[in-house]
Parts: sequence; structure tokens; C-alpha cells
Amino acid sequence: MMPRLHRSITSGLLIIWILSLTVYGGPLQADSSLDRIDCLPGGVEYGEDACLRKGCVWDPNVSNGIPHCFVPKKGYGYKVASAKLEYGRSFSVELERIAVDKSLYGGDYDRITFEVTYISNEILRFKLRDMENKRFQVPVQEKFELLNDLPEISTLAYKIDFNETIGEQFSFAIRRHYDNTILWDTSIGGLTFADQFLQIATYLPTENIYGFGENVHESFRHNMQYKTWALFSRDEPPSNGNINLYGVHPFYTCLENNGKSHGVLLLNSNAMDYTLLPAPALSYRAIGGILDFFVFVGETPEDVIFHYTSLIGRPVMPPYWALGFQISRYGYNNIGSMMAAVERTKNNNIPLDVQHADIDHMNNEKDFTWDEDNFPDLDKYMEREKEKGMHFIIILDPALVANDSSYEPYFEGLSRKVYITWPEDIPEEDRDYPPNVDTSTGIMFGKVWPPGPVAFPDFFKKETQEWWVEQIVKYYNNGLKFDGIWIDMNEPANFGTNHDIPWYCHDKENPGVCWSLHCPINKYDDPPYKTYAAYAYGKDVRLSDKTVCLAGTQGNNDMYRHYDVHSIYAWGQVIATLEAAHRATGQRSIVITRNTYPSFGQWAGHWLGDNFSRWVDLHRSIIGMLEFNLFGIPYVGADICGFFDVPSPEMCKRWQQLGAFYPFSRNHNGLNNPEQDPGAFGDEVAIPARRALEIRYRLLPYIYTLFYFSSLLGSTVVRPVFHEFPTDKNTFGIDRQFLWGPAVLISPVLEEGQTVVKAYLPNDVWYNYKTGQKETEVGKEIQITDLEDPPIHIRGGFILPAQDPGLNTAESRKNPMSLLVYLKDGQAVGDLFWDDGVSVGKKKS
Ligand code: MIG
Repeated sequence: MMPRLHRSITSGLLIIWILSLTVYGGPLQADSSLDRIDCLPGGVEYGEDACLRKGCVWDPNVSNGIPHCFVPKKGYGYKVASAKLEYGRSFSVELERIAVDKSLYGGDYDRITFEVTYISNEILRFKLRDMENKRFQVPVQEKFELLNDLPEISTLAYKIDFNETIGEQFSFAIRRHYDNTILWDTSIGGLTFADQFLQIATYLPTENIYGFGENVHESFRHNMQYKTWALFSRDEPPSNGNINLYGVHPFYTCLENNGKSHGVLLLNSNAMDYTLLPAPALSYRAIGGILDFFVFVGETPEDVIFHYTSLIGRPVMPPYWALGFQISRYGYNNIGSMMAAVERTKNNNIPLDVQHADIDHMNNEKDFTWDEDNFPDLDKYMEREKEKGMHFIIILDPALVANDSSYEPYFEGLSRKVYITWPEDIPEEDRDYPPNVDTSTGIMFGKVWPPGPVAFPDFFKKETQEWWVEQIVKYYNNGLKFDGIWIDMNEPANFGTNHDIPWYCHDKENPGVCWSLHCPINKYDDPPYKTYAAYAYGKDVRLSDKTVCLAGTQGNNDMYRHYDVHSIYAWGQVIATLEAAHRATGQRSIVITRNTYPSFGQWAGHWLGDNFSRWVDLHRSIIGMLEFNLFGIPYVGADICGFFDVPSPEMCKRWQQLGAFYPFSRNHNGLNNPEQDPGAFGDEVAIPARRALEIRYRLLPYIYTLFYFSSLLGSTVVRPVFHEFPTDKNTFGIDRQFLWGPAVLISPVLEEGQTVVKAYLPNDVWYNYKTGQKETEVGKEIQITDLEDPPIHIRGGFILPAQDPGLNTAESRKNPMSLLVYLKDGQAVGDLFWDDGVSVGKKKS
């Protein structure tokens, strides 16, 4: 035993030692293999020589994805080069590069600026940027609601500090003011600011990390074992691996040890990747722009989304009918099979609100046309159905065919110069043009669905947005009376880029058919570090794969490179499309978009893309849906019963039961598959689908109210269980169950032949929805064996507004309403938002 005095001195010293570490240093890492910043990511050139040439450390003795070659923590990065300058709510300091002989990819900046701004009490912004402030910065921030209206500051929820001594290696720490929890700590090293390679890394307070996308994460809570994921929008089905899909969301949330939570946005739209390290830690690599971060220091997890959406903008309020069930398929091919699907659904008494029309309803895949041979009187059919309460959503692809002399929308766009062009710095002879087009336009043509070369509208131009709105309104007035718009292929997708024999080429002798866009070699199409957005597909794949050339120019006066704005291609498109839909229909309308980026939820919802009829896709759809709720895009759902491949009746039944709880609930099918709408299989699917949708329709007033709160406060509609129980560790990893708002817990069947659902009930009062019985076992996993209907529990203390279901929302809205009251300690509360469901309303200020 130590004498008392001695012991207190020892612990006093210990406290000082810990403090000195937490102020400027990282948590002590017993095992340095847990926090390695990979020095040769992508593995293009790998080995000890390559490692040492970059000035990194080589360790041959590790496995399991631990980097052999890593950036040294000390002696690499930047040092403090000036005194801190303070201005009101911001400060800045200059930094100077250390170890000028070491460069990972060349082009390093010798001096940069670290700039910190207190946006609000809960939102901190910090930038690492070029001193001249000339590099590309993400334009979507123009429509960030909060930045246009900064609140007063009173007490900051955070602190940020760094060792200000000139000449000291630069790193900083961000702490929660309340309890000093370190939220960010960049002493892990690796800071790099080069023309085409920006890297930053931080220790994290816990392993409870959620978000980032759009990727197919196998679990909602991140795997921290050196998992790297790509971020660069791409026409890529949700399949396997660390690939990136259609949208980009460099936003994560972290649940701290005491139930408090924070979120972090990296506002960068260049190609990127991110790695989760076991320390726990996180590293980012981007190949353009600047490092522009926002930290949201909330209280609860929901509070973080409230602050996040206060910045990026609150979600759009969908019309009531858009919460009804929807059917769709690529390849009805004629009006008869579309009508048959609608009739099958109705004849089975399955509630149905929306019928979609995919590109096969168009005339040769041309926007603003329809195929009057195969879809005769589609306009009249739509009008008849709409009288019965149905609604229609039509698809639009961005690229327009250029070689059809009768196609006015293209030529109107041409005269208004709305298309993406080749840049002046790529000489005429290096530009790739399809045969028989007018090359004097300078347009960068590509190839998508229509037969012939296409041009890509550049929605960063005001002129393009106006032209797009006019086309849509004109089409509504002269063509189809749609209610909502589905915008696809806006990553933007191009077919066969850089492929000598593209997949659509069935006649190699015919260059008019087999031409595909080939991008010349240049710094944008061939950056020194290509990110996992390319490396995930192989060492030789270029970033322009499946899209247009990154050297292309966009924006007024060609102010942007496609390289910088690729992943936000659809930004101006979602804004213009919603505006056009409002103008055309005079009503609220809905837009669903495939490409998304932070803030897009202000204008649109999202479907999770071309999934497969596989059991694992049911589970993954829950993860995707939870993530998009964190991203401020709560109107989301996966294609029920799967897009590619053929579902078994059992799978389609279980998927209908799950999909009845997607905010965007649509059964959608791919080309050439057998019919899979819920009426197509007979009673085995039709009856459970109807019963599940009747629950949805009964609870529509509740979910509509959740959307109202979401549009007002950003709250999630589909909610991770831990958002309501942030101190219950058992909830942190749950991704096979989800909540609707605070009170409805859905525990779906996700496996083939499953006879038992193991559902965790957090420690609270829960009622079985079907039986109305109060559960006796809580705070543990229960076994549910009645799987005839989707297993649902309602939380005590809540009142759910409800309405008897109808065969569509026009019908259900005429039915009696009721309040479902679930008591806890003899009490319950609830909310109801109710309106006509279609008025446009005013944008909140
Ligand atoms: O490359 O329009 O994700 O929902 O049915 C396929 C046809 C193009 C992809 C969309 C899908 C849609 C399909 N589209």
C-alpha cells in the first residue's frame, strides 16, 4: 500500500498529465496500429520503396487491412506561422508547411489559412483554405438557410483551441463546452493541402459513428476496422463493396458516451474518400476545393439533425397523396400492361395512390414526349384515374438527344446555350465528338438512352433552370397532366465513357451507333490521386467512367469545372424541377431525385436506386433509409420487391410488409422482369400487402404530422432507435428495427423462412399494435412469432392521430378520424397537423 500522501500526489500528477494530453495531444494510443493514416491509399503503387520515397513509415509486420505504410505523426503537416487574428465571431491563423521535402502527390501549398467561425451557439465552422481564398468552394451553400440569417451568439456549446506558439506543429482540438468531451483532435497527423490532394484526420470520442453516403453500408453503426468508402456521385446500383452510389453526403453523427451527440459536415463536392480507423479515428481525402467543416454540437441525436438542417435547409413538405402507396416499373412498354397493374392492385383492394411512368412511356426516350403508339390516350387515362383520386409521377432524364431535327426542347436549349461544353484549354483536336454533329457548338456530347448523341444541361446556369422550367410547364399544358416528377440519371450518368466497345454497341461496324465519349488526358480527368471512387473498380479506371469528362466547363462564364461540381450536378435541377411542378400543377407536388447532396432535401426526396431482389437488400434498405433521414432527406424508400432480378412470392410479401413503412413507399421493377406489383402473385402477396398498407393508411395522419415537424424542425421521420434512447447501449447498433417518429417501432421480417423476429424493446412502456396488449418484458429482446402482419409496437405515453384506411388517400381523407391513445402512467400526448394536403404554402423564413 502506498502512503496516503504519496498516493494523492501521484493522482494529482496523473490529472495534470491527462490534461496536457487532452489539450493539444491525442488520446494515448497503446497500439499505434490503430491510428495509421494510410500513406499509399488506393494501392496503385505499393511497397517499401514507394513508401519511403513519400517520406512515410513502413511496417511489414501487420495484416487485416492495417496500413503498412503510414504518415508520421510528427514532422509532417503544417506549423503555426502567425499570431491569431480575431474578428468578432471568427479568428484565423496562417500555417506553413513543414518537411517541404516530403510530398504525397505534389502541388502542396506552402502557406494556408486556418479560419474558424462561430456560426451559432451550436454550430462551429472551420476552414483550411488557400490564403488568397480563390479555390473552388461549394456553391450549394448559397441556399443554406442559416448562412443567410446568422443568429446572435450567447454561450457557445463548444470550444476550439490549438497551440498558438509560432513554429509548433499545428493541430487543434474541438471540445464540448459542457463536459470537455473531445469531439475532434487532429494530433493524429496527416494534414495535407495540395492542389489535388487534401487530407485531414481526427480522433473520435467513440465508435458510435453513423451516416456518410451514399454507400451501401452493411451496418448502420460504422465498422471502424480501416474501412474506406468513396464519395463521388455515380450511376451505380446498391451492390457490394466500398463503392459510391448516386449521391454524396460527407456528413456523420457521433453518439458520445453520455447520450449526447454531435455531427460533422465536410462541405466539399470533389471526389473524396473517407476511412474509419479503430483508434477510433477518421480520415478524409479530397482532390479539390478546400477543407470546409461544420460541427453541430447538439444535445440529443435528434437535436444534431435539427441544427444540421437549420444550416442546410429543412426538408420539403410532401403532399398528402405522396404518402400513399405507389407502383411503377421500367418496361410496362404499353398502356395495357400499365392499366393491368393498376387494376390488379385495385381489384385486390390494395390501397394505391400513385402510378409512375418510366422512360419506356416516352417516344424514343425523349423527355417531354410520350409514345402515342404504345401508350395511346395516356393523357385521357391519367385524367380519368385522377378523377378517382389517383396521381401520376413521370420521369425525366437530364440529357437530351441532339440529332433529331424535330425535337424542339433540344434546339431551344441550344439557342440558349444551356449545355455542358468542352473547355477552351482543350484543343479542338483532343475533343471527342460523335459523327454527324455540329461541333461548332462546343457541346460535350455523350450517350444515354435515346438513340443518338445527347447533350447535358448545365443546371448551374440560371438560363438552364429557366429553360427547364419552361419545358416542364409547356409539357404539362400540352401533354400529360402529371402530379409529381421523378428525375433520374442526374449523377450525371453517361454510357460507355472511355470504352472502345461500349456495352450498347451491337454493331461494331456502325460508328454512329457505337460511338462513346473518350476523355482526353488532362489534370482533371487524370488527377494524381483518383480516390476510391476510381480505385474501387481497379487501378486503371478513370473518374470519368460512366460520366462526362471532368475537364468540361459549367456555370456562368464557364466558372466551374465538372471536376468540382460533378457530385452536385442535380442541384439546380432539383430546384427548377420543383418550381416547375408547382407552376404547372398549381399545387404542392413532389420531386424524387437520384443524385443528392446536402441541402437537396429542401426540394426533393430520393429512392435508393437499382437494388436487387435479394433478401440482404431488405436489411440494407433500412440502413439507407435511416441514413437519408440523418441527411435531411426523409422522403426516401427502396424499390419494393427489388429492381433487378426476380423476387419469390415470399420475398415480395415480406418486402411489401417492410415497404409499407418506407416514407416513400413504391413497388418498382426493372426492364424485362416478370410483373411484381403486389397483385401479380395472387393472395400470397396481395393479402399481406393489403393488410400492411391498411396499417400505413390508418396511421397516415401520424406520419403526415411527422413530415410537418420535419419540414419545420428537421426531425427525422424514420428514426434510429437510439435517437429516442441515447443512453441505452443496446440500441446503438440497431438497424433491423426502426421507429416512425418517437412512438411507432417496426421490427420487420428480413430473412427467408424466418419464423421468429427478435425485437429489442427499450426500457419503456410498449404495446403490441395488433393485440393492444402491453408488453411485460422490456429492456430486452423479445421473440415475436406472430409474423402474419408486420410486427409493430407503440410506445406508451403517445397519442397517434389515425383515420380509417381507404383505397387511396382521396378516399381515406373522407373517413372517420380517431385518436389511438397509448398510456404511460395514465397519461399520453400527441400532435396532429392537418391541412388540405396539396396547398403550396409559404416557405418558412
Ligand atoms: O439505367 O429509367 O434508377 O428507377 O427505372 C436505368 C429506367 C435508368 C434507373 C433508375 C430506375 C429506372 C431506370 N433508370
